Amino acid sequence: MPSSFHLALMNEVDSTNDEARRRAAQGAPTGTLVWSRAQTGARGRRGRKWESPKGNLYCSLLLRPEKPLAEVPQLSFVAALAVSDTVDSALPAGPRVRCKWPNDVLVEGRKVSGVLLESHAQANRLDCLVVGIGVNVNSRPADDAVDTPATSMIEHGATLTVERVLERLASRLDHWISLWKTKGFVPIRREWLGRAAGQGEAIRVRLGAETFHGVFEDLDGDGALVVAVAGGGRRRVTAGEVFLG
Ligand code: BT5
Repeated sequence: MPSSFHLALMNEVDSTNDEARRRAAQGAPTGTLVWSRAQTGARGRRGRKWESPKGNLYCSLLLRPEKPLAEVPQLSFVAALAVSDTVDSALPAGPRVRCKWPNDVLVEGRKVSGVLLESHAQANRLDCLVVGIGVNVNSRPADDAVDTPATSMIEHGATLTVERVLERLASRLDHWISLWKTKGFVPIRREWLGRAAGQGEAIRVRLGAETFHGVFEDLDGDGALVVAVAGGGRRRVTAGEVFLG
């Protein structure tokens, strides 16, 4: 583990994000990394379920960065870079690892990992952040159980244990978080765009009940997706679902 991280290993927990939050409330330091072998109530965004059987990686990093609340969403791109480095370095040359807005990592178009970023603020001041990461190392849900087709590292020839995946992930998180703290979002945005899935291509965006089509043009300086809307105009998307192809 990088020296700035403090590992807390559990056999089973409801959600490592919830556990990190509970530990934060009891004064756990920044850098606390909660890792559980399995989760019984893991969440994706908007309360969606994250399948968490034994054999995959589930962890949450507690941070207390000295950053304004508005910059918090940038951390999901920081985490996606660390995950994509980790997965990429474990695969034999060939399969393409890509980042999908806002928080997914894909191998050959299938989701291998998701990031759930939760911030806790008091009176508009950031109290703590929890960066939850799930990586399918040895298994993944069936296609009919998910919105986006899923995959696992082992399906693409990676033979790392979960422990080794965590070790690599922690070191890449340490790297990208340090860069973000010192240099801000500029280098993160550049790297993320270099690995982005679907830039310049047709996408569908779902915002609650509304759906629109367009072309994924750019990621702006705040982490919003810039979409050239079919039929004219441009929209900045700060929350929602993106479907490629
Ligand atoms: C995410 O949400 O992708 C964020 C997932 C974060 C999970 C981690 S695990 C450690 C920490 N503790 C938690 O409680 N959470 C975090 P979202 O973009 O909303 O995607 C959720 C959707 O992905 C679900 O609705 C399913 O369709 C699909 N899904 C569920 N489990 C999956 C899995 N293991 N692999 C791939 N897709 C999955």
